[in-house]
Amino acid sequence: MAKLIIQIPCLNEAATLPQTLADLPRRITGIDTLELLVVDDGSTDGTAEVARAHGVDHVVRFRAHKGLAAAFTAGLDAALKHGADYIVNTDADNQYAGADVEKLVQPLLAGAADIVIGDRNIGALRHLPLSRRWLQRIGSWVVRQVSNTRVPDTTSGFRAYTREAALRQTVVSEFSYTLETIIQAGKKRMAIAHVPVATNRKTRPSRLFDSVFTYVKQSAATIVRIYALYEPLKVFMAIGASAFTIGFAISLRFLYFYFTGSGTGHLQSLILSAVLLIVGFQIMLIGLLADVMSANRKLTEELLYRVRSIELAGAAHSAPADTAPAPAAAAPDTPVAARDAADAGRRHG
Ligand SMILES: Nc1nc2c(ncn2[C@@H]2O[C@H](COP(=O)(O)OP(=O)(O)O)[C@@H](O)[C@H]2O)c(=O)[nH]1
Ligand SMILES: [Mg+2]
Repeated sequence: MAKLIIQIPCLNEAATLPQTLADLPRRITGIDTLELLVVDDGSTDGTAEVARAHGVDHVVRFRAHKGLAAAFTAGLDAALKHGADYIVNTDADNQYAGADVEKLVQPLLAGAADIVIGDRNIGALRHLPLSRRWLQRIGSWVVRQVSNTRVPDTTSGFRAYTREAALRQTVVSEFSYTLETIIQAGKKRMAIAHVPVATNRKTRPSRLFDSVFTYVKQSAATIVRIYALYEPLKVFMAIGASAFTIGFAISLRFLYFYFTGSGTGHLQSLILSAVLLIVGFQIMLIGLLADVMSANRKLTEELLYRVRSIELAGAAHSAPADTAPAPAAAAPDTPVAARDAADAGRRHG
């Protein structure tokens, strides 16, 4: 009995959600139960009500706006609680062709992948401005380099996870989950596949990409931060060694002048080299410290994974099978609160 839950993170999507839902398949070969889950990120346009009225099985509703990354993880959490074997994420603006959900889960069903990313073939998307197409390409290239994966379209929100892969995802950034999850999966050596997917006609302009400058800034910050999280020694050693090397070269120059008898008048370069040597050395030490801390984070992630597994196994025994959508959404919000607590713990840890 394989169960697939399709999750849709939403922020004020009452207008386009019905269209998106209508476009999604109701049956997929190899899947016995297919359910829909909407994460309403504190929408003010009645998105949650629209979702329920259109037969969405589960609605997770935040009372305040928390951002896409939080909505994505809350969706995964809720889908796991509802017993999903496979989870597909898609966007509420009907950007991705619903029929391709089937293509997306095929590698999972075949046991060939842990995560499948839908590839929109960005270069060919004529409705996107050229600047955005190029930025996405460059961004995807950078993410491929730092994650050691071959995902062509790293910002794609159309993706599928196995239960196991969803259990192992821990998102710490707030801007967007798309890049972080791929770097993380690559660093954890999960099997990431990609399939070409079709896109529908554009329903509304992108909300995540309103200004090129903020988009690039946020994406770059996410990539650097997540890479440093997984490869702290490499990052700090590179920075520290550069400073140290420059300082060393300058000190050699000073020593040359000193021993050839013209050491006076080179005090400035001596100070500069000393500062660079000290700073470089300190940065390398910070790298060692960060490396020790990252070992800790790995343990915390493993612990989180096991706790989640136990929690879910317990829930499967005690809770009655979930049927109707919760009326006041009090129940679906609880796991989110629990996750937030875990999140806060992780951030301080
Ligand atoms: N929960 C949540 N979802 C969001 C937020 N911003 C965008 N989304 C959702 O993310 C998906 C993609 O957003 P969109 O504006 O189409 O970005 P695009 O990927 O550039 O096309 C849609 O389903 C949106 O409803 C947010 O702040 N919170
Ligand atoms: Mg969109």
